[in-house]
Amino acid sequence: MSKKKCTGCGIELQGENPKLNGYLPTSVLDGKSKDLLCQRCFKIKNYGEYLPVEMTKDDYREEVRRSLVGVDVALPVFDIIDFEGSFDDEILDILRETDSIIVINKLDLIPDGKHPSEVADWVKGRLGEEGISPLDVAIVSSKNGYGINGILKKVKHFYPNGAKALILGATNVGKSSIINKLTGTKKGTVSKFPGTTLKSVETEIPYTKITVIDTPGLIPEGRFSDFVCQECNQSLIPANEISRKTFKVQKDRVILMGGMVKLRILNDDELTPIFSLYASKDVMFHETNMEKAEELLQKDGFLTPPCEKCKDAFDKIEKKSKTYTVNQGEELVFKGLGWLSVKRGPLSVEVYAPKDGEIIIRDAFIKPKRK
Ligand SMILES: Nc1nc2c(ncn2[C@@H]2O[C@H](COP(=O)(O)OP(=O)(O)OP(=O)(O)O)[C@@H](O)[C@H]2O)c(=O)[nH]1
Ligand SMILES: [Mg+2]
Repeated sequence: MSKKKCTGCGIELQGENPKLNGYLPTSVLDGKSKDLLCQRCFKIKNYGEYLPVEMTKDDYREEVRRSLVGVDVALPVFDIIDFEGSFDDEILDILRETDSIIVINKLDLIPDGKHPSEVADWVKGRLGEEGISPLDVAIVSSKNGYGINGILKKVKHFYPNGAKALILGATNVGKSSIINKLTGTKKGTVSKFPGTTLKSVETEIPYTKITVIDTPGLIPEGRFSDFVCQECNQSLIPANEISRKTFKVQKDRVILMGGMVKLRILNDDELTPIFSLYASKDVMFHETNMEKAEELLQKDGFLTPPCEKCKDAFDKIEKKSKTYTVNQGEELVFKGLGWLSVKRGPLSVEVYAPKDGEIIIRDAFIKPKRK
């Protein structure tokens, strides 16, 4: 077996079996080029074509753990738009035992022009609740390059003699995109599909004494996006913008987040709550009454996601109803789907959703504007 590795996803290359991971024809594999891409990365990079791989959650976990050996600092990447959805127990455990500089990515997607320092304060508070106190927090967008040099500055500040830094995080948070920006190359394979990077890839950042290690993404539990098909899953990851809709609704009105979550307002007539819903723009928000809601949820492909293809499977998933009271200045988060921010409350709401989808209440990320 060859010892050469794919520069895109880190998998060990082989010239024997085109059906297995890491395949590359021997004519190329045995050539002189150092930057070799496996067939899968070649297809992702050149044709946007995705080839599923047979690696499990545990394989990815083991690879990340293995890569931690000899590392000076962890650079965990979180997606600001799906902050809770990018939490994974393994990541949180590593952060409790390793020095870290937190990287918050996809700043470009935040609505309402929030200042990066406000985002950093909110993140520190939220991580503090999890028992994590990082050395520092860097707020970035690998899409437009904002804050990328700040990551290097922070590493140099804490490690003036150089450092080995491990980039880790959930799938699709933008780890490889950040490394490509740091190294000024496009070597790491980036794609909209989760599970792109397969093994660790070590890269030196030119003109610094810093080495970064890219790792495969971990797959957190309890994400709503994992209850639908691959295509719907993609549509739940905000790419260019997120949508927001504000509701002022009375008792027994129902709001549907696609066909995935049903919210029924329980407040009595004394207070009409006001709240905004945030999610990827492909999630349809719909206000209706209780009867109509049932009818609409039966209709194939009307409220998406789920799409017509995965609706049957989604309908079979066990659901449950639970009541939440969310105060003004708090948010109800549906991991991997979106969030609800209360502007006038408290909001009393019955949530009907997949039983295993994680729902939490947090301090508002987007605060109501003061008048
Ligand atoms: N809007 C926006 N999209 C981003 C940003 N960074 C990455 N993306 C997109 O997020 C998706 C995932 O990016 P990757 O760099 O492959 O993510 P990863 O964390 O390496 O993913 P895995 O290797 O699968 O764990 C791609 O579609 C990127 O274009 C960002 O700052 N803003
Ligand atoms: Mg990657």
